[in-house]
Amino acid sequence: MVGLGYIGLPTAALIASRGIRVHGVDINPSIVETINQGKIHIIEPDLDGLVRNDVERGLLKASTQPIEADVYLIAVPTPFKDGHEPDISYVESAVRLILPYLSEGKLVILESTSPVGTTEKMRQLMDRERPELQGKLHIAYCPERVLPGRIIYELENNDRVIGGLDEAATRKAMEFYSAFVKGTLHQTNARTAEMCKLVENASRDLNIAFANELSMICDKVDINVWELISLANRHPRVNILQPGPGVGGHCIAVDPWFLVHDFPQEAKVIRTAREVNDYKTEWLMGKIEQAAAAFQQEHQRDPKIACMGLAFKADIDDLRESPALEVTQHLIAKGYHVLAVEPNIEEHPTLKLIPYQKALTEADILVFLVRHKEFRNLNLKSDHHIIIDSCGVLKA
Ligand code: SAJ
Repeated sequence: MVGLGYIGLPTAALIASRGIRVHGVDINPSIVETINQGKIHIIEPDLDGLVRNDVERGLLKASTQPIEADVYLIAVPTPFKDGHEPDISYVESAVRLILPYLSEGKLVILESTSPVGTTEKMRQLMDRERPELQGKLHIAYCPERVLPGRIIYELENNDRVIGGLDEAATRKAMEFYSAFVKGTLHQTNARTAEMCKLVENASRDLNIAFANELSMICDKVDINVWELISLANRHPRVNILQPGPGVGGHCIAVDPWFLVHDFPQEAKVIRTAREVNDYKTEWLMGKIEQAAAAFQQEHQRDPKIACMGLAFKADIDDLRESPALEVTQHLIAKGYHVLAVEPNIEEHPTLKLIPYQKALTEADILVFLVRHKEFRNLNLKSDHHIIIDSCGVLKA
């Protein structure tokens, strides 16, 4: 398993728990050391016990270097560069890392979210560097589809889409996943599998954009958007998602750009959805600033603004691409008196975090940014605060 991050490590741990020996590879020596001690470097329910057990049983080992194996899985990041250009350099480096260990009949599977054609590019690289193996390797694409916070369950139970560069590769990969996946395995070709992953996340982004757009429209005409959506969703063929402070995380806010970059003429709705979701964050910042100005005018002093939640979604500690964090940092940069709250994190390198109970008593303006469980049943007296609920945690 090349790449021991949010996807690679849980996948390696699950496979090893089936009695299959897994050699995990990561370029970061401290990650390697942590795993070899039976510990983990990310927060994910049930992962710690699984890794500890696998390491104790000698089924999972980590290293900065690969070894000869029957199956090579690649789960490395695919971020974007300036101009939203997909960056597949980590995939290329992973392929270069395993190249010397490959031999006839071996199976190589890419799991990283990737632009269409990446698996073919991988084969071209292998053919160039190991021409004697041309046509003798099995190469396939099988995207990960798991939800952070439910990774172990979803790894085992979600359906998988498996696309080989040829039928033999698809068959081999199907056989491999059947050893640890209970969900249905669907076979296709590599391009369709690559596109499928991008489309899944773009579709969710689009649906969230619709909800976010509604929230801004409803705000103008004083309609409770949460009530509106729940009523509209009583229609048997309507299923609107929930608005929020914008879309965060390292998948949904990133992957649709791969399609926009590669299909700039065609991907119009996909681009607009991204723009709407990004705009929602800016719009919210404007709302908070308006509330602060109104407070200042009425009370002749600066308000204390509590930012309730920093993570990119509820009940996790992950701050990557988090709109909640972006809003908080924006307010601080603008000189507002901000009380930052994130119940899932003890310390932050630059932000002073305070307990949410303290924020509730001290703040003049409460901005709910994440639907964390701690905020769901609060008994707030609204005459004490100005409340901006961007994530529907208070709803009623
Ligand atoms: N969000 C909303 N409203 C909603 C749902 C989500 O504003 O109704 C926001 C969240 O607050 C968050 C962002 O969207 O900021 C993304 O959260 P998420 O829970 O929708 O998805 P991720 O990023 O945690 O995981 C997604 C999943 N993709 C889909 O559901 C199609 C997951 O299955 C993928 O494996 C993962 O991306 C990935 O790795 O690509």
